[in-house]
Amino acid sequence: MSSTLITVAPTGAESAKADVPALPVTLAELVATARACEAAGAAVVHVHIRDAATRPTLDLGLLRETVAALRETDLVVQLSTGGSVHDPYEDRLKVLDAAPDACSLTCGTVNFGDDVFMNPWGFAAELYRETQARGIVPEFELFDLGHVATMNRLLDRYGPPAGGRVHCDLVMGVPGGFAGDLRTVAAAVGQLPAEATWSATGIGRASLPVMFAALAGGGHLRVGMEDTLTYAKGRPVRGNEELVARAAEAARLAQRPPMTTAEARAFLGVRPAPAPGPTAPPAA
Ligand code: KMH
Ligand code: ZN
Repeated sequence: MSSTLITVAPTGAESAKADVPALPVTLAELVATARACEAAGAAVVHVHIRDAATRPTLDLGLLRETVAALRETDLVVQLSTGGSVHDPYEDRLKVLDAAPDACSLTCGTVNFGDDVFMNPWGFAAELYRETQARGIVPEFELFDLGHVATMNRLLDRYGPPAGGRVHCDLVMGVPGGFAGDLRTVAAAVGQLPAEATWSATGIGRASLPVMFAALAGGGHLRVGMEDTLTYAKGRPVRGNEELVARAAEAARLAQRPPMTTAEARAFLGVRPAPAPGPTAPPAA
């Protein structure tokens, strides 16, 4: 059996620091979390950032600083191009200017609780072509079955992704998207192209059923406080690293131990990480 790619999504755009004190929102908190999660078994970090007032932001200068700071770790740095439901398409496209290793690329619009997460075809296609042009490895975020069709349309029309691997993340349990259960994981995986690899993440109480379904089905794992704030009934998550440690333990029990960061880079086809150095100056 193969090893398990573990991605940590430590922050997200939906939770407020005031409600969730353990949420990493400053650069120092994010880097400390990333280090702890790497030690616990994560190989990829899916990054959303916050401004000085802890609000979600896609500020390019801050994103560049974040990518540079995360080079202290060997984690694959995957920036979110989803942002928050309020972010304009132009800002979401500009995320690639921060030169991450990888980025998320959501393959369709979805109801997102009381909001709508907008990802029309034209935006997804432009984002995909930009990832190809820049050699940034996309992770296809799939929130619903129709998103598989859009991913296939991108691949048919524009060819393979940077890195060469079609790697998807099934986001299960968003109110408006896939349900977060075994039956739905199996249905979604059954629709993926034969060459695709996949991870899955369960939102909230879907976290554990989806994690075990993914391990049983040969998938990879994403965990983190973007998706889950409760470790067990009545027990808030104390830090992202405990979610990663639990995922790593489950992966070891399944005889599919966590991938190292070097293995993850090879698996995803990510370029070698640049040596840590000073933050690049913002483009004029
Ligand atoms: N925050 C959600 C609206 C992504 O990072 O690409 C979108 C999201 C997906 O989290
Ligand atoms: Zn995200």
